[in-house]
Amino acid sequence: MSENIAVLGLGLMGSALAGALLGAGHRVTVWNRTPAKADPLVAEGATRADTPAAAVAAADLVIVCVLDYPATRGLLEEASLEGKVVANLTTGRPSEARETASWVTGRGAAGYLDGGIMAVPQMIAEPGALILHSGSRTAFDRYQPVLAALADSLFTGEDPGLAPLLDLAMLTGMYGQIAGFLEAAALVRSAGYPVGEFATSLLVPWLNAMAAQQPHMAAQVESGDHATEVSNLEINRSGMETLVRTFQEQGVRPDLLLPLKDAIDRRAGRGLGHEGLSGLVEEL
Ligand code: FVH
Repeated sequence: MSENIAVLGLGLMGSALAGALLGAGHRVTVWNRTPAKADPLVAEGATRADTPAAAVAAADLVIVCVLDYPATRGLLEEASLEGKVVANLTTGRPSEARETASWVTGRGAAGYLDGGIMAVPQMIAEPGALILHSGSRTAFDRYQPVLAALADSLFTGEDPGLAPLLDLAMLTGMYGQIAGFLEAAALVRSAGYPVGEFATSLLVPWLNAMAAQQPHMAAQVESGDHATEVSNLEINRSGMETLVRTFQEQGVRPDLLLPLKDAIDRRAGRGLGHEGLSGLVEEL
């Protein structure tokens, strides 16, 4: 079914979203603060609106994807939201999502969905892209076929703050992995070993094997039982000492590892060195 959809914000991500909706056969009205960014989409069949309010007026579903939530609010300020469903795919804090949901529905919107996009623009409408949604279940069910044209869509719950929280948790995992990679790459480079070879042959298979342990660790976090038969915090404390001294001897700063070392030292220093690494969650 072809729907009337507005896309507000045509940066890299907003343009990819609008393009995918056009590709799926929807009637798409677009607006962007810098009007020229709408030109390629208009050439593909989108309708250009002169103001955000005009774009909203032309649509039943309003998708917003801009820099941040203050910009989102600024765009919707002058628009009549009566009967519209707003899907805000801008990255932000859970509290901002909850405030925006109340503000939008308080102005007569039929529903509010927040979304966390787990993809880069080039992945939109391609396998592997995922968007986490939370907020109005009714709105999600109504527009699920539209959202499915963008990415796999997962409804996470009625609390609008949940999708952004899970989005930020996913990014946290990603940044942790990147931090580990960068420290490892700096250490490997200090020895003159090819970093590409190290990453492909050694690190990636190792990280995949380690990632397979995470569901078990998650069960420990949920149960609060941090007993281990794998490696306890005392052993990890000693391992961290070795790591940090090696970094120093190689002339590499271990800065990204040090917060983890601190947490291990703190927990073991409290007499909990028999626990596994999952016990560190209690320190956070
Ligand atoms: N790009 C990505 O890979 C990530 C993937 C995960 C989700 N993010 C989030 O998507 C939001 C938009 O990101 P983006 O990549 O499209 O970013 P830009 O290309 O820099 O475009 C930014 C758009 O926001 C508009 N904008 C900024 N400030 C305002 C404002 N005060 N009022 C109205 N619009 C504003 C900007 O307009 P212009 O500069 O073209 O005039 C762009 O349309 C973001 O939350 C990511 O975290 C993307």
